[in-house]
Formats: sequence, structure tokens, C-alpha cells
Amino acid sequence: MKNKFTLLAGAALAALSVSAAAQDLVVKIGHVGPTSGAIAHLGKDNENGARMAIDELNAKGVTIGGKKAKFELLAEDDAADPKQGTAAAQKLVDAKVNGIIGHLNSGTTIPASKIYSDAGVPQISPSATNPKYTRNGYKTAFRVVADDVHLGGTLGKYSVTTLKGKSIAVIDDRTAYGQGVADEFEKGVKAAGGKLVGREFTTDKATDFTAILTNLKAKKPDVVFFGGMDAVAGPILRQMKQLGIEAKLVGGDGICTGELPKLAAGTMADAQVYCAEAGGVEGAGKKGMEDFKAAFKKKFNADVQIYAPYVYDAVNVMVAAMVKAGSSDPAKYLPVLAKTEGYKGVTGTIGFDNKGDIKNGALTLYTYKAGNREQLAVIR
Ligand code: ABU
Repeated sequence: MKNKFTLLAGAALAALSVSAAAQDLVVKIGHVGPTSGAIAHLGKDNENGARMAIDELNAKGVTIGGKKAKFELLAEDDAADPKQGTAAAQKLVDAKVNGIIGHLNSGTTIPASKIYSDAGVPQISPSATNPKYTRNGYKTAFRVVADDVHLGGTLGKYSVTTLKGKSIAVIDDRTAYGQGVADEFEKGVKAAGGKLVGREFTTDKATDFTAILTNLKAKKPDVVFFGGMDAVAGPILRQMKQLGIEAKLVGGDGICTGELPKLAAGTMADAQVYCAEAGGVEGAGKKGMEDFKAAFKKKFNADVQIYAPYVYDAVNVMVAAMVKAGSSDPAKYLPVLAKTEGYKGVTGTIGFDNKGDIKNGALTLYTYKAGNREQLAVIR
């Protein structure tokens, strides 16, 4: 039975904890990506990167402006759809988020960036690579990956000079990302003196590529570039095999995932596919990345697909700016975030240029063998 002393002590403890809680600073971090639809596996990968960072920050304890911060993740699904993307952005602005990590796709990130800019909310995309995202003059827009000028141009040159492609065909999915990276790939091929033999279009929802692949087959390509995501690249590989097209398939970061071999359902030959992640680490940085991947697997029972480490770094870069500014108020920490320089993350050293792009961004080239992604080189 509880005596009078026990009851009084309990009441005092409760009052103390209420008062401590009142002093905590709640910091809301919004995350947006496609957690439904054909690339839900990539949206979940990104969202889990944010969750991992936030859980760790809460566990270690972070003080901002003398107050203990409690970080909350507000995760939204945009289904990779531009309209759902702007709706999710408005919802998070209305919820008074302190910052945004996302979106995953360029097609959602770009229109949403206006909403965040109008509200003065800092946004870091961990994966949108279309250059237009940081070319609109929005001071709130940042990204921690290289852009498609770098990505597409490098893959175009690589296809001519290293893969020795003599007749190169291009397919894109008409999204902001797919079309943009394919255009940059074409420029890279032309600049390297390569020959383009055809360009075809599809969509990010298509499943039957027989007509466009039959058109391309007649042009005898030895390299086919696909601008789009892995959910479409997988069936393209299956249908290339069915039609007897033995060309190499080259693609940007959107196809460069752990899931691609499964999506291709065993039809991917060794060293048939080449792709690049819009970031990467070398030398001593590799251990940190491997440790991150192991910790991620332990926590979520899933392998990193591609951009979870970039999301993790994006959250930590944003919080580091809040700590340095002594405030989670977007107006106060935004100028500090913009001056980020030399931040050591798991994805490498992060600093932003005056557009909000990562300085000295890397690319990592991969191929696939026996159903596994194998790193070929890190390029700057
Ligand atoms: N960068 C590839 C996937 C995301 C995007 O830019 O649409």
C-alpha cells in the first residue's frame, strides 16, 4: 500500500518531468518520397535513412540554443507524382515543419521547392538530380548529390570511350529526371565523338516496351541508355532478352539499385548493365559507408537500395546547422545551412555552393555480376 510520503514523492517527480518536457524543443523534420507505387522500395529506403538519423539524434541527445531537442519525423508519401508532391509539401508547411528532407524524384522535388521557398522552409533533396532544382534561385533548395549534367555527361563519355559503344540508342521515361539525364547522356556521347542511332520514349508507368525495343533492334545498337527508374529498367531488360537484343544497358542513378537484378528476373547478363550513383566514397570513407549499411540492415532488416545514406547525411547536415545557429527557426538556421562547409558524413564531405548544390560531387560507377552490384570506380 502506498503511504503519504510515496504519493508526495511521486507527485513531485511527475511535476519535475512535466517541467523538463516543457523545456524540450520539438523539432519537426518532414520527409517526402514515394512510399507507394512502383518505386515504393526506393521511397522506403529514403524514409528509413531519415528515421535512422532521427532515432540516433534523439538517442544521443542534442541541445539547440540551450534546449534539449526532441526530433520528430513527419513522413509523407508523394507516390512519385508531381501533384501529390505539392500536396504533401503544403501539408508539411501547414504542420510547421522546421525543415524538409526530400523529395526523392526530380519531378516532385522541383514543383514542391516553390512551396518550401515561399514558406521559407529549408529543403535538402538527397536524390533529385535534375539541375533545374537548384537553378530557380530558391535560397531554401539544397542537394547532397551530383546533378544530371555530371551524371549523364559522364555516362555518355564512358559509353563511347570505355564501353566502346559504336551505335548508341536512348530511351527515356519523359519524367523530369528521365528526360533530363537522357539529354545530358546524348550531349556526352556527342562530345566524345560517339554515334547516336535512335531515341525512343516511354513513361514511368509503362510495362510493355515491345514497340520501342523493336524499333531500336532494327538500328542494331550495342549500347542502350535508359533515363528512368529501376521499376521500368527491369522489365526493359526482360523484354530486351525476349527480343534478342544483346546490347549493354546503361542508366543513371535511378536504375542503379540493389533491386534491379530482381526486377530483371534473372535476365541480366554479367557486365551487361552499367550505371552510376550520384555520389560516392573512396579510401578511408569506405569503412564508414560499410558500417552504415550494416547498421541499416540490422535496424530495418533490409539492404540499402541507393540513397538512404544520403538522406541520413542530409538530416544530420540540417541539424548541425540548427545547432550552430542555436535555433531551429528556419529563418535563423537557413543562412548557416547555406554556409555548410567540410561536413564529414557517411557519403563524404558535404559543402554547398552558392546554388545549394554539393561542392565537388562524386559519381560511383557500377556494373552487376551474378545479380550483385559491383563498384567499378569513383569519379569526380
Ligand atoms: N536521381 C534519380 C532519381 C531521382 C530523380 O532525380 O528523379
